[in-house]
Amino acid sequence: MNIFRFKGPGGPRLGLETEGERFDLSAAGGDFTDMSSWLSLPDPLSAVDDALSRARDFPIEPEVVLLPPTDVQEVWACGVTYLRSKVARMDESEAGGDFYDQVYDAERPEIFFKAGANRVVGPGEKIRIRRDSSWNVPEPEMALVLSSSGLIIGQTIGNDVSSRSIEGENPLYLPQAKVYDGSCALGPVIALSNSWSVIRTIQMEITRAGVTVYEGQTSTSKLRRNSRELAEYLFRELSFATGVFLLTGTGIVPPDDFTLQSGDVVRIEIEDIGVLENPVE
Ligand code: DO4
Ligand code: MG
Repeated sequence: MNIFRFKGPGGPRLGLETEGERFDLSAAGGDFTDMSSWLSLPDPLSAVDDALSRARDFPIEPEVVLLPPTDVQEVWACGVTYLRSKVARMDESEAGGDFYDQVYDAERPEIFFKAGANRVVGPGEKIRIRRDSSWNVPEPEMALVLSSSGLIIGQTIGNDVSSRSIEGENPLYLPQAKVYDGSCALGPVIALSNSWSVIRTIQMEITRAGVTVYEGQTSTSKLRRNSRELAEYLFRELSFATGVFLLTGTGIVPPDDFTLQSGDVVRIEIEDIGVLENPVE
């Protein structure tokens, strides 16, 4: 089963997708008015099971406009969780990048703030590259959806669009390399699952004027840390009253001579979740 946010006549609503059919979950009553009220429940997954039969009375058109899955939730991100990311970052770093090697092996993972909900774009919306950055990449990542009590509720697709030239110049510039308008895309749906070690294939294709200029793939089996460990560190000294989204890091890195250009289209597919496609502004 999948949960998504969609554009209803009176504003955003929650939808439920099962066996190829879509229903208006917000119409089913209970705590499904928005993502925040659902993720604040003590057991959001059981609540969906209970609401399923009621939601079936409210079918919706398959062509509804999907919105980003966040309404007020923050997005946090993990880094250097795949060997490929560690090696790429050590190569790009002007200072040699030993710290990437250390954090890959350390007990404490790298976790950084990525976006407030107001900066997240959804399926089909534009992602951006910074005007003051010469080297820009998409980072296709599985994103965990966590409830206010830190339970894993499911996964969605995330794009941690980043400036490699700014991060490479000095690691203290990381917030500028990572956090700017249009730097985070999420969607299209949340695939419900309470598994801490779900294995899924991630694929990315970048097209330019209709021609494929990059294709890559990885599997979440190559993650150096499991979802439980990442979520546990995030919640150590931070509370999230309305839930939170956590990107788990990238394992797909285009070659060093590749940079995103305005007009490119980034298509990320994760097995059992769907496709997140965004044009680059
Ligand atoms: O250390 C910088 C960020 C790493 C990152 O975003 C990733 O590995 O996905
Ligand atoms: Mg990343």
